[in-house]
Amino acid sequence: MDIHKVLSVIDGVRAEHVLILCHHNADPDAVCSAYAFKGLLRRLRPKIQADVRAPGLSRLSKALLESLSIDISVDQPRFEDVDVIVMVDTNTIKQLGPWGDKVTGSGAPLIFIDHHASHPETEKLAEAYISDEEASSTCEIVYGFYRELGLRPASDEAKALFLGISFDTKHFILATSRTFRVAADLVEGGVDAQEALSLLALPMDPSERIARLKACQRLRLLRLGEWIVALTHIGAYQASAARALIDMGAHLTVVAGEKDGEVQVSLRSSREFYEKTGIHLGRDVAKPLGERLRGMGGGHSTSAGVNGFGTIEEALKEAERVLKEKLVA
Ligand SMILES: [Mn+2]
Repeated sequence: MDIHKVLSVIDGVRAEHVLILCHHNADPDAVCSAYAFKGLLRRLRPKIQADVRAPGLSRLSKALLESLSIDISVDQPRFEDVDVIVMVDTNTIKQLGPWGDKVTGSGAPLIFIDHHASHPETEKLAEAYISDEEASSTCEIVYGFYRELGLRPASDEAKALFLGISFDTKHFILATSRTFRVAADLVEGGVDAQEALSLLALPMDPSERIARLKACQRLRLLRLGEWIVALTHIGAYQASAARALIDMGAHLTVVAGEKDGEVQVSLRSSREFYEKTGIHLGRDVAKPLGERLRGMGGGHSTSAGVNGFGTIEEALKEAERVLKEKLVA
C-alpha cells in the first residue's frame, strides 16, 4: 500500500521533524493535499512534528486558506533540522524555486506524492515516489491513503480534499468515475459541496469589475463570416475583460490598453473558434500582430497577448487586419 511506503521512510529514520512542501505559487490542490496529509500523519504518528511550507501561494490559495483558517507559512524552513521532506503535487525539484537546492542539499530522505507524469530525475532523488497519473489530483491520492487505512478525514480535512479535487478537475469537468466516488464519499462525510465550490470563485476587486464593464461600454463588434469578434480597450485588466467577453458570447476578443507609449493587447477565443478555424491565437494572430506593432506577441491556442508600440486605435486596426487576412484567406 502506498501509505506504507511513505511511513516506512519516515519510520526508517525515526523522524521527529517532517517537512511537507508545496510547489511555488502553490495552487489549491497543493495546499489542500499538504494540509490533509499533515492531518493524517498527526493521527498516525502523533509524536512527529510536521510542518507545511510553500515557496509562495497563488492568490486563490491565499483566499482559500484564509476562509478555512489554515495557516501555511511561506518563510524558508530550517532545512538542517528536518528528518524527512515530503513534497506534494510537485513533479520536479525545480518547482520548489529557490528552495530546490536546499532540499537536495539537506540530505534528508525525500518523498514525492504527485499525480503528474513521473519524472526520471525525481525518481532518482526520491526515497519513495507515489506517482499516480490516473488520479485527478494530489488530494485524490491523499484521500486514497485514508481509505487504505480505513480512516475518515476530519471535517476540515475532508473539505480541503474536496476543494483541491474540485480545483484540479475544473469543477469536476475533468473528473473520472473514481474522482466522483471520492467526491461522493466526502460529501456523504459532511462536506457541503455548494458552499465549498463557492469558495473557489475569487472575489473580484471593484476596479476589475469596473474595467470589465467599461470594456463592454466601449465595445465594437465585427462579424467575420460566422464569427463574432469583439474589439475594445481598457486601461487595466485587459485579460480579465477579454475572458469576460468570451463568456458573454463573443467568439474572439481583442482588448487593447495603452501605457507610457506602449500598447498591450489581450486576445482570447472560444474553443469552438479554434477547433473550427484551426487559427491558433498565439501563433497566427498574436505573433504577426506583435511584429506589426514593432513589439512581440505570442501565447496559446485560445489565449494570447501582444506588447508593442503605437496607439490603441492603431493596435485595434492592425488586429482587425490580421484577423480579416486569416479569416478571409
Ligand atoms: Mn495538482
